[in-house]
Amino acid sequence: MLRRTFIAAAIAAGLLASGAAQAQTYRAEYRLSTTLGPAFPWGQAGERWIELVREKTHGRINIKLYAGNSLVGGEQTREFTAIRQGVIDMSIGSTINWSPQIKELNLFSLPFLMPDYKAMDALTQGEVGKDLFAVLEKKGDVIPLAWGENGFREMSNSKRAITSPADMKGMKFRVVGSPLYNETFSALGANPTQMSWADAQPALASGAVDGQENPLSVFVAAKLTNVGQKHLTLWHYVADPLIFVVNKQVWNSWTPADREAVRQAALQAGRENIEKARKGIAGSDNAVLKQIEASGVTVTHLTPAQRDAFVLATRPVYQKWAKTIGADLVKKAEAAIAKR
Ligand code: X2X
Repeated sequence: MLRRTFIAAAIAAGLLASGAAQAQTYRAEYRLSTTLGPAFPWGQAGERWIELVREKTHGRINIKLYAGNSLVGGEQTREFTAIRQGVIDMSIGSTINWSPQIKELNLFSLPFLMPDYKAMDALTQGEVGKDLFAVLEKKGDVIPLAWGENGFREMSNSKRAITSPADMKGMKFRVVGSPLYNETFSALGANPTQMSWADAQPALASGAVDGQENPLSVFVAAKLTNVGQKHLTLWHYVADPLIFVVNKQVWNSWTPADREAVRQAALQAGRENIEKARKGIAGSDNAVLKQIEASGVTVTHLTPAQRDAFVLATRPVYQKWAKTIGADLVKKAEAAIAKR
């Protein structure tokens, strides 16, 4: 009798303790950071993840979207550090923006590594993707959950149609804050300047910089024609996937069932995001490109020989950065692409 009472009391105490722990660890709201907002597929992925998590956890996990990297004052290359430190609880981030902290993520920014969407999928959906998630978890203290996509980054400018590296000579380009981009544009003879996306748009508008590189979906939604971007060269030189992550401590504060719900929500939002990022771009009917041309932009498609000139000029940068990223990882990526 006494023993039974004791066990019942112990169970009750245990339940109370776990209830109390739960009340303490589940916060009223979690902060999700993205660079682009809901006008873009990227920000829409954030909204969708939030919605799916709310549904799947029956409202136990509520998330608020902080687009424009507002939790780090728009400084997108500081986002990863802020996730690690717990200033940001969750993020959908570009591999470019996190590559200053996680050097392996520069892989996707190696010029002309990935010729097409199949190549990109061969990396993110294959062994390389798993390896990179392992790196993020080990070195970054974050839990990576799913892949999304910003897209193939095409080059635009306000001055002239670019068909060769010579056309880029001395042209001022805004690039994102990974040193690899500086080196790539310098190798092509251009004059690159690193700045955040928040600073890029006024810099383009004022003519402080002549050009930029971003996916077509971003070119359209950000209305870059309004800031003088009249020439577009399709060179598909790099593409940035997005990664859905949660800060490790936040992750550990959730029940296993809720973690699984957050993971499934990320996987679903990621799949939908990739589809959206490619919509009107990936197929034979390139509706996005038609829209861009209709707005008066000169669109340059490179011939294979023209493209080769850009590949050749950036080859030393590729070789140098392959060592920084890790020769084995780059070889594995090249092999996966060759087999696609
Ligand atoms: O800053 C950019 O160019 C953007 C929005 O594409 C990224 O965050 C990488």
